Amino acid sequence: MFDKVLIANRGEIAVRVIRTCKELGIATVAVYSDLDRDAMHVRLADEAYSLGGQTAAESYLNTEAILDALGRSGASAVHPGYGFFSENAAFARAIAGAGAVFVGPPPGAIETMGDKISSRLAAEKAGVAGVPGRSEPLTDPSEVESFGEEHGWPVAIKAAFGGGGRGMKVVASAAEAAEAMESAQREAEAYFGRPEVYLERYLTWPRHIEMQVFADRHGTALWLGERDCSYQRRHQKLIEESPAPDFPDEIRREMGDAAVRICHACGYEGAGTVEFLFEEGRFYFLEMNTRLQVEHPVTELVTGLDLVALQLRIAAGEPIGVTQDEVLALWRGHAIECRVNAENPAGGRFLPSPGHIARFRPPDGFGTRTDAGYESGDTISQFYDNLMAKIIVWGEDRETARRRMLRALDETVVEGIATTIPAHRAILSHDDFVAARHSTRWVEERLDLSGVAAHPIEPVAEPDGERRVMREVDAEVDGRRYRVKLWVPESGGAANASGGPKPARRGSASSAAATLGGDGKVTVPMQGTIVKVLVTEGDTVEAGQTLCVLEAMKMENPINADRAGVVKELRVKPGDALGAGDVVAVLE
Ligand code: MV4
Repeated sequence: MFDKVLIANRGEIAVRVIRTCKELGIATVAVYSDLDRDAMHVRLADEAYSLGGQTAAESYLNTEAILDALGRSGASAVHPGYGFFSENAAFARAIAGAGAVFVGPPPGAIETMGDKISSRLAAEKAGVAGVPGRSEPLTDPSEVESFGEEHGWPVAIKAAFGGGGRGMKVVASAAEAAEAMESAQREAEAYFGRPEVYLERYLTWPRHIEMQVFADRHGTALWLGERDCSYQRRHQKLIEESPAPDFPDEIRREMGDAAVRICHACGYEGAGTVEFLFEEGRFYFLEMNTRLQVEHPVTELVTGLDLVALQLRIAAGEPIGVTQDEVLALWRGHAIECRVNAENPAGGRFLPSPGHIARFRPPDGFGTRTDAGYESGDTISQFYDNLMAKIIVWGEDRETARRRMLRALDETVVEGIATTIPAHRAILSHDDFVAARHSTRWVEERLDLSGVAAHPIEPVAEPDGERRVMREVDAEVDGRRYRVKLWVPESGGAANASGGPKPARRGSASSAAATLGGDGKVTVPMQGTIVKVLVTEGDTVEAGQTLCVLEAMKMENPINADRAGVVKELRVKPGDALGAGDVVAVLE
């Protein structure tokens, strides 16, 4: 086993990996950007090295700086976590070139699965059906037409080097084919630097079910059970659970066998996830993620296995050490995970809400686990993913786990930033969740978040000009305890009545979608890439209308007009890279 591991990541996943390393007696090396110099993962690691920089590109995506930290620390392995370099074959090769072990699959397997056409071919070779489609690049819109006529509409055009749903176009009829193909190619080029696209039949009400797999160097590959990840919006998952509800055991075994055959077909090693769409009792291969996933803890809770420990053992050349039958016998109960992101779900908008966490009290109790990357007093930066913590619960059955999660969410206290917790409450309390009547489109089409106001409520200006914030304090009336909401001056004073910390000022983050000054300029609140422009110069727009979409840290953020007007100037096009405060349009 390794004596020292460098964790090339930040936030909750870096913390997660550090914890297992400590339990295995492995020394841990953190790396950090300037903004993260006092981050939780840095505080927990045995050693830490600065990468410099603020943005991910300047820090966690700086191969030279990471190789330098690797050399100076003398670590013998690098765990990439998820995101960043976790599915980057060139990075995996660079680590090997520096004489260390990349904790992940061989670079060749990363490449096979990174190209969605070659991954479809690998699945076909393993006898696993993908969604009916064509495993070759699209060259002419007439191919879309003939495919649609043969297999039926709608048809999906997908980026070959994409994934996660970005750049996917749904085409309803032959008339839309040419334009959709062009725009899919343009977006694929803007997102992924490669314009190739391919075709699949579009499934209209599927569930997203993925299978956890592990393979070792000695020819053993196992499946560890599935996760239903259908509750998501804009391709960002909100809730995951295992086992998938209303999912026949026979299909589970078939899906597990299929996932294992795909591992063998591509020379896989380490942790992987094979994604499927499941509709009307049939499952179809979608893509394979060649990393540990955010939602891996639900599998840990139902199997009792530490997946990070398994990754490290496999990377060190050891055999998996359990058999498929043993894994099946380990399976017990039901687990649910809720992703607590710093986002305001009010009105279903999920606007980023970075900022200072005035207070964070995670839930506790039987069957309750919190994997957090932050503690009270830490700051969530606009430059990185805004996942603050994951709450994961286990129960002997789904209903027990569901009620336990609702209890855990009630117990969680977060002050200073808005979080997705109100959305989780709404989903878990919904009849459709209880009955497992869901699909990948359920959150966006059926969930009503119009009544949801995420705490803290935005500061409001009083007639005297003083901004006030909502503050909850505990009060006793005739010996009975009440939680009381007070609107107090933001500057302090009675804000501290409870003796607690002051709520943080949230500044411009409170209107994260866009800010509009007196000059009519609409700006973006964070750095990112424009992926879609929905208006042209001269258009009349309403207050709240989306002008364009900014992709930042895997999130698609609508940039909205916050008043009505005419688009006088449009300053962006798809593919433009913007910094915080850059102007996208001028309204008059
Ligand atoms: C699809 C699909 C329907 N039909 N492909 C989006 C994520 C990426 N992994 C593939 N995605 C989809 N591909 C066909 N042929 C629907 C989705 C999809 C989706 C899939 C998984 C999880 C959430 C999703 C949300 C919207 C669309």
